[in-house]
Amino acid sequence: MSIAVAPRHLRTLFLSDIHLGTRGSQVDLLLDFLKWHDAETIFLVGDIVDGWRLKKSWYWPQSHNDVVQKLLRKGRKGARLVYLPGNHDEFLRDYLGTQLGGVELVDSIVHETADGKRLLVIHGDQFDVVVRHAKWLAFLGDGAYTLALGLNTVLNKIRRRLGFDYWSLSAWAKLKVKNAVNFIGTFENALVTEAKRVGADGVVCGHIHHAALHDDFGIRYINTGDWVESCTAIAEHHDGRLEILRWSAIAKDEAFVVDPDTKVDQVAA
Ligand SMILES: [Mn+2]
Repeated sequence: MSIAVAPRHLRTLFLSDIHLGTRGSQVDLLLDFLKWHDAETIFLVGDIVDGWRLKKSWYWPQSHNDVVQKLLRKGRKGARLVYLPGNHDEFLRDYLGTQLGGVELVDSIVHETADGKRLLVIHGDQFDVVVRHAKWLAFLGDGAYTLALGLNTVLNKIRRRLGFDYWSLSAWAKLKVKNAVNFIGTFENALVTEAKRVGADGVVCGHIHHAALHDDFGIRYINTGDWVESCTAIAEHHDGRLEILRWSAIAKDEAFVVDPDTKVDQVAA
């Protein structure tokens, strides 16, 4: 006999790269995932809404609205919502430091886990210039690295003011870098370097649509993945343990034993 279970309750949930407003966004799976997961704090780690794509052609079905509503409802029910805009939703960067509908908007933040680890949370596009010129910067040293970081911010601002299209790191990587593993490694290294620079024990980011959780660069590197292809999120359990969650029909069956007579909404209420 199967037993109905309530949604998983997590200490923290990290989601990124949902790309609402695009046809590729896996909103149905995400809505299902959100139904089965609650958290004290939810970090939206950028590229949640694809402002660039929406500007070109408006695509906003009801299900995309439902995702926004579901997240806001979690906020009303007590979850802390923190939104760290990325390059695709950089229009929200005009509101950094403020609250929109109870959602905190910040460029980056340090999150402390239940077991006392300090994690830098940031989307990751802030390091595009660093990733592009990684070889030169390694050669030129610390000052150049800081300069490249500053340059990235300035270039982004200018590009936005002039209404240029977004510059895509992943498209560039596909074009320029023959070995995708190299590119991912360079990105991971840049983010870990920044985390070390601010004295954190690790970093949580998104941007490259590649979920990961490892200590290959000496401290913890965590990438939330995306909801376009892989449908992944990062969970922090109540003891501080971090885990990649992959959501699919199969993953759900493995995670929960559900009484078929019990409606999900009754369970979730
Ligand atoms: Mn991005």
